[in-house]
Amino acid sequence: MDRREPLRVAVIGTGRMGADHVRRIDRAVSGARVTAVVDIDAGRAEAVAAGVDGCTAHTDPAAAMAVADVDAVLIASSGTAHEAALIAAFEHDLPVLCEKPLTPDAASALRVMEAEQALGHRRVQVGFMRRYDTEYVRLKALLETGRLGRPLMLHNRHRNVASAPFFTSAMLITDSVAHEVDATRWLLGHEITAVTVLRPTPSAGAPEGLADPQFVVLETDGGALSDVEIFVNCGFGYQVQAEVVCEGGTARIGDGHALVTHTAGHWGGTIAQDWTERFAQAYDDEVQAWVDATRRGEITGPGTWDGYAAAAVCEAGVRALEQGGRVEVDLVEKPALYR
Ligand code: ISE
Repeated sequence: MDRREPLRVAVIGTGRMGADHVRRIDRAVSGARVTAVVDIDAGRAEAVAAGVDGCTAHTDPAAAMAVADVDAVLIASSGTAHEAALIAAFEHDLPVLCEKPLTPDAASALRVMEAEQALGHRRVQVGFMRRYDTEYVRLKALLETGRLGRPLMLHNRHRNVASAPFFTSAMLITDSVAHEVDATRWLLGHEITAVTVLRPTPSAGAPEGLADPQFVVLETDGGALSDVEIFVNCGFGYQVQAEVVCEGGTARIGDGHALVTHTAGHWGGTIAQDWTERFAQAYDDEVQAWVDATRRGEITGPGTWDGYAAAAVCEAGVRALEQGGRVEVDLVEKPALYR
């Protein structure tokens, strides 16, 4: 598909991320328009569709994909609904940008990977948006020059102001640390082989029963260690920081020093309050890259293999959280389509 016309996109799920992506495609991204939105809540779908010229509202993803004016699909529904939507997109051979997680567990991610292989070509970009964040992109480029030497350790901090009411202790891994799982694999170019999860006494600021914060240690097949402090009720801001320690030096991102003020005996800056603010540029660039690649007839960025690998590592992480100790990651051999 090498097309001059704007890409006609169906957005599945019009919750927080889906509605933000509809706005993004409508106002920030070039070369695409939203022609259909889908939500199990018909009223919500209709309200979002009403704000976009020529957009129809649906409650069934397969019905939206069957209409003639859809060329591509953006899936932003809850993770448990992704598998069915992905399979429906494959049935129509439509390119997909699927928000993370690809699916909630390794078995369902494997089924999606098998269905894509049966198509014979890649169709999916997974929404690991940090790969499009300017600071992460710079860090990756620096590591690729080899100037710092071999990476030994990656230290990550991931803090949210407050968790959603439905958040469980396992979701700190599957919903939040999933980003560091992908960032570790991408920055270092290694697969993750084992996970250990340690937990301090929970913060008094965390809801009753939630194991928050957690300290996660990822081991890689390249002999590196990546640790993640995940703290989803830190109360003060949305912070994502990473420091790579290499044989010849270190590199660090995420300190938020873009604007520093000095006034009245204090110096400092502001801290973002959520991911749509901290990663706004990354989301814009991610969706633009997807639209551009799709119009050229290409699939770029993190794919189904990356979504599967993240799901397998998170599954091991949840086991490590629940049973304690070190849990090895069980990955199938990488299929030829993804090599
Ligand atoms: C959320 O789903 C995200 O993807 C955010 O980036 C992350 O910071 C948050 O912890 C998750 O719940």
